[in-house]
Amino acid sequence: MIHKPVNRAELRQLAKDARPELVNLQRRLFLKQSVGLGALTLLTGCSVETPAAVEGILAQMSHFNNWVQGALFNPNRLAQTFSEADITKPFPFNAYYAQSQAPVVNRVGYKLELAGLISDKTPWTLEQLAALPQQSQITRHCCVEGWSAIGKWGGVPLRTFLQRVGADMRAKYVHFKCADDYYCSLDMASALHPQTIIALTYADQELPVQYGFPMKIRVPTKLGFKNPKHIMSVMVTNDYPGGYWEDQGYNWFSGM
Ligand SMILES: Nc1nc2c(c(=O)[nH]1)N[C@H]1C(S)=C(S)[C@@H](COP(=O)(O)O)O[C@H]1N2
Ligand SMILES: [Mo]
Repeated sequence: MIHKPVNRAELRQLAKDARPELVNLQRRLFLKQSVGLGALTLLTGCSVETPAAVEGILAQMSHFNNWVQGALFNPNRLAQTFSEADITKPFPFNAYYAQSQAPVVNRVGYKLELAGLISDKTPWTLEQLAALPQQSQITRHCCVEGWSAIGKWGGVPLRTFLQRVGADMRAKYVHFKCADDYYCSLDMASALHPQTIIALTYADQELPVQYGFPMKIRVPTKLGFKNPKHIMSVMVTNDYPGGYWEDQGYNWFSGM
């Protein structure tokens, strides 16, 4: 049983011990959407017989994992960056559907909606976003399904945007709703990370439909599924908003 950790070194050790198993378990969960009772018994050292007990243990582990990761997250640590020559071509597409099903958002009349703890909730056009200071990055995207790829994204630092619209930066979460059924939320520290951007371009071109037109949130310090595409709204909130995969048992923090 885990008792209250007393210091950072101990926290670090706990995280080291817990992470590989959690990551493996989550990987299996993600792929199969189910987990054998045997595996959980091995992992927890106690016998679990009912689906409710399995869910309880998973929820507890995930809660613990969020807490440890949040405590260890260094808001100043930068994700590794790469050169143009390292870019993966073609960059893979991924979603919970086939590429031909990717939602086509009409640029005419598009406005990014704002909600929650934001003082100016006036919706934003793509032209207005393009007029804010832009930043680009060549970083690695890691999908929990077991692949990674290096790509180049450009756009507005989410921090700049949140400041600009008067978001409450002390709130806990930033939540995104997408043009498909996807939704996703970030802890405020990750939302304000210097490499977290509202990506409007891929490879210096307007973001193509398959990579998330009109915009995706690029978060190189988090796994791929924490990078929502086709953003329609941004909400700042203190109420835990969850996420598409997170609500199916996947770890919410998923930092890397
Ligand atoms: N709206 C939306 N965003 C999404 C997803 C999705 O299905 N819908 N899939 C996520 C996952 S699991 C991955 S790996 C990346 C894939 O992004 P890519 O198509 O640019 O490689 O998008 C993430 N964001
Ligand atoms: Mo993914």
